[in-house]
Amino acid sequence: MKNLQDEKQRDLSINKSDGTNKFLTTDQGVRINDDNNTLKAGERGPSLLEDFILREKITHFDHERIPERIVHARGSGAHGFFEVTNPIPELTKAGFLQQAGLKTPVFARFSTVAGSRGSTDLARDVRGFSVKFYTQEGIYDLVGNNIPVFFIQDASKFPDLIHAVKPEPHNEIPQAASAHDTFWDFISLMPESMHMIMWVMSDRAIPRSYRMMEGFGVHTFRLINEAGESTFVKFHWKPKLGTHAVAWDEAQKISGKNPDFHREDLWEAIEMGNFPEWELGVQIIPAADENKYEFDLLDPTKLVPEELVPVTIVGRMVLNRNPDNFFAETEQIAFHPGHVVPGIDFSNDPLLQGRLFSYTDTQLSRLGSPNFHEIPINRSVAPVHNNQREGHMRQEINVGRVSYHPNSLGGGCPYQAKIAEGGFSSFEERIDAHKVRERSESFNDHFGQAKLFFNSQTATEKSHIVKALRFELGKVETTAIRLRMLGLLSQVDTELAEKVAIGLGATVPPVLETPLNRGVSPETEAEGKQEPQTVDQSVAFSDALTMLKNPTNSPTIASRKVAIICADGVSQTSVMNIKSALLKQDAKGCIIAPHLGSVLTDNDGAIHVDFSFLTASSVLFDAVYVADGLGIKVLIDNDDVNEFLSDAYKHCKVIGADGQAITVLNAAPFASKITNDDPGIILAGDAGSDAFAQEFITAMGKHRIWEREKNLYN
Ligand code: HDD
Repeated sequence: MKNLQDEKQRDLSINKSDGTNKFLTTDQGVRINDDNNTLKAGERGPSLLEDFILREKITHFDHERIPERIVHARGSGAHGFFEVTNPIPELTKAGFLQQAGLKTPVFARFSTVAGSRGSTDLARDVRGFSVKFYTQEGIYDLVGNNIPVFFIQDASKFPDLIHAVKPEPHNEIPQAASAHDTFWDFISLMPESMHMIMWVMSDRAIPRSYRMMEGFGVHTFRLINEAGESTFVKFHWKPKLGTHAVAWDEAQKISGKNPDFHREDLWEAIEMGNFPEWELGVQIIPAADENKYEFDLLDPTKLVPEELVPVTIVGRMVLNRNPDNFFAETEQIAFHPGHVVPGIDFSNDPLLQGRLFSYTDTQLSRLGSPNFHEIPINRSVAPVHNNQREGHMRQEINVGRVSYHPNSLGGGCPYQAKIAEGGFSSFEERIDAHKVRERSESFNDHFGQAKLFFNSQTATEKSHIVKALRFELGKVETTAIRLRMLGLLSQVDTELAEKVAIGLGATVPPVLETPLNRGVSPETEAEGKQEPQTVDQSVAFSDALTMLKNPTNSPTIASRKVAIICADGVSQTSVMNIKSALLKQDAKGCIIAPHLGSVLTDNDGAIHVDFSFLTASSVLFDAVYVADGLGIKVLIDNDDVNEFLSDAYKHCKVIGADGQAITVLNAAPFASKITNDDPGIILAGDAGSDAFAQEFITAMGKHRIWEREKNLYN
């Protein structure tokens, strides 16, 4: 296998177009002399139908939009590569996993699920995590999420789930939010969703950055080796920057201040050379262990605890290039869990099986033609030859008279590949079964892993889950739905349910209400076959499930942004000192002052201002530093500064001040609440010291000082 790292860029370059130093032309290549005036009968007369330049321009404009994705409409993507670090040829024959150092081009797209294309990045929602590998054996898509389980067990419930979470159909409210009656009505009748609900109500659903999320293939897939043997596999992406979240109040404020927060963060990080990176890990489950666990490997509402099956790292993905054109690349990219290469195969997970139908079907309506594979971003770098022909917008000019197989007129070409020549063959699983519309009883545990997840969380994380549920259910207007949810929550953890109930001013119902129209058939209901159960888990706690104790989190501050608050007369030494200390850690200090332009320094110099208080907000930064200097007096008890600092304090961020700047902090509304042992308040009497900068950076490495907030589990 040869390194294909740049192959996709070469392939895309065929389609790139750059108007620099070129004439303006029509789509037919005719040079345009006047692009500002329609052809008219006289200067003040009516426009003429004959104006082909106007007609072409307006017609193209009228058709510029394509339907947005029915789910995951809001997203951002980037190019990069996947590099094998630990090949697994004994497990899979997939070429792109065979050789250490082998690089394969990729395009990754991250997304929210429920919101429209123009909605906020910071919705409480699952994030999509899709990667297209342009391998030498064809396209492989790993279309996952930042949460390792899903709401439902069977694909037939997907349209119901999405109808429930999308804005309500009568008034199209609310946008990009699950906090409304229809979503919780559905969930309250679908106990199988409780594990996923724990994840979605946790801070996983409000990531600090796409670059700080884990990714999961969710389903159990199969790896197939040269001998045709199969092992089960779960895919994991582990971010190099650790897994981090923002506070919920912060998320809501970011949505107003900068709804493109994640999009911009990804874009800027790549432009600045802080290339986002993840490790790809696999959990390998031998075929013989298929029925070994208390959960079913085919049930997408279950994960395999890392304590039972550790994650083995096989490679890394680096995103190092922003798209040239959002529409052409990020919008038109078409993922499909059914795009697999030899060596990777499906399991019988009924959610995955349904997905295998849905994705091609949706591209037909979204991209408009079965030729969507010819769109440059979707085009395989492995040669494509077959007898598929014609259709809307066909690009390829197939030569010759033969478009069928078998043929003799074309010498039998294109010819089938033997398995030894890389021909795809499905795993020969033996199936001997009745045709039934039923769910396996091994899928009945709806609460066991919800408990595992909840019990594994730290007190801070549990507190955030309670607050999230109070918020979400607090927005629900129908009391019966709130009560049903409290009943379900009590099956996960009674204390959790009680704490949520306090916020709702309600009482937890004594038993789980299982209403008649729960998501099962009438016969199943009558036979009591699919009763939600709690199965004890062999693993009681798992640190991999928390964000705060996650063993893979490193204390790096690389690519983080710090607000440096200044005013005229600021100490140049202080500002330069912290800026250069941050830069050494690959972090960035941004100057924020009462006005744009520049601030004068104490030694008659000037520092460029990046943002004024009007164009910046605390929620867009990871930490705040107030710089020493003569100008401090305009910052003391200044409403803008107070709001800035109060938000930073409330959102548990590191706040630093040295020299005279400490007086700004002392005048802030929260000053009386600051405790001596707060590890996130960094003060130094001497301005501009290296020791101060180091202490500030070390504190930032904790990401947030969560112990500052009121914790419902202390
Ligand atoms: Fe899906 C898009 C992930 C279940 C049907 N899905 C989509 C995307 C992601 C996922 C990340 C966005 C791809 C992109 O960036 O273009 N979906 C998942 C995961 C699931 C899942 C991890 C469960 C484990 N999805 C699922 C089911 C169905 C679909 C059960 C239908 C039966 N998903 C779709 C879709 C989308 C889609 C309608 C919309 C746009 C697209 O496919 O290309 O076909």
